[in-house]
Amino acid sequence: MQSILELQPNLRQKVAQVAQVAGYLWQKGWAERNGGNITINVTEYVNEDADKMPAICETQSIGLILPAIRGHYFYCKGTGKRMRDLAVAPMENGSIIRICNDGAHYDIIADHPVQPTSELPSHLLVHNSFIESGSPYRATLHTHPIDLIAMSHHAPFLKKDILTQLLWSMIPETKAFCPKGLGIVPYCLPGSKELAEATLRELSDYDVVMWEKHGVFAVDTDIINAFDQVDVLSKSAQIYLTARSMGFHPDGMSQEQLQEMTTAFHLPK
Ligand code: 2HA
Ligand code: ZN
Repeated sequence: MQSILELQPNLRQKVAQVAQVAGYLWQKGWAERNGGNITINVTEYVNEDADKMPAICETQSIGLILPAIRGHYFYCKGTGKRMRDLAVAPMENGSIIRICNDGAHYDIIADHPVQPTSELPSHLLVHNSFIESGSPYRATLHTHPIDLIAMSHHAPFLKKDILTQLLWSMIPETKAFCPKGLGIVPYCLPGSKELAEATLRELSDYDVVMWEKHGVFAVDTDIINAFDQVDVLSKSAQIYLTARSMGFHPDGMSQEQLQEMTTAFHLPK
């Protein structure tokens, strides 16, 4: 069977980016077993031939009504699939879906009937809000970075912007490349409506959201940028933990040094 990627060169490039990032997640130790999820709005990367492609299995319900993404196409990691497998075979461990005109159902159109992630409703809720608000963001990433999750097990770090300030102060690049910082969602059951709604609320102020004792959810224009935002936060967390393991509290950059960075690089306050 011919893969949709052979017919759609722009889509092929986007899916290759996802596979590249899935490999990084595995190498980082952030993606044990089936841990983590990726969904990408690929509508701008498919041509009109995709509209003629029939569903390859029964139409499924999203469980929500999401009118802004009617007719949109998404690449979704498959439920129960491993990032390390997706890195080498993205179309066997994920699929392309098309949202039906009612905004409430979707069809899998390629390549195989791989059922999307169990977190699909929450990911699509976020994508729907991007289209509604005119945001250029098209990628959502959920992953399990060890260092950041460890820090979320300490209640004082979970107060608003405490972790953001600490992580920004570890190395100048973190504020430059994660300029909105890290939002916090208190522990919720994985896959729950509460988690999805709390995440959506935090995303109005942040690009990366910590799910207490679980992982992070990051958004950006593409999957490489979403990964990079998590990667710079994780680098800062490692600097903090390394200093602590050497027996001292790191001084961190001063408020003046952070302010100087903010002004020099025109970062948001
Ligand atoms: O789908 O990480 O939290 C795998 C997960 C869910
Ligand atoms: Zn998870």
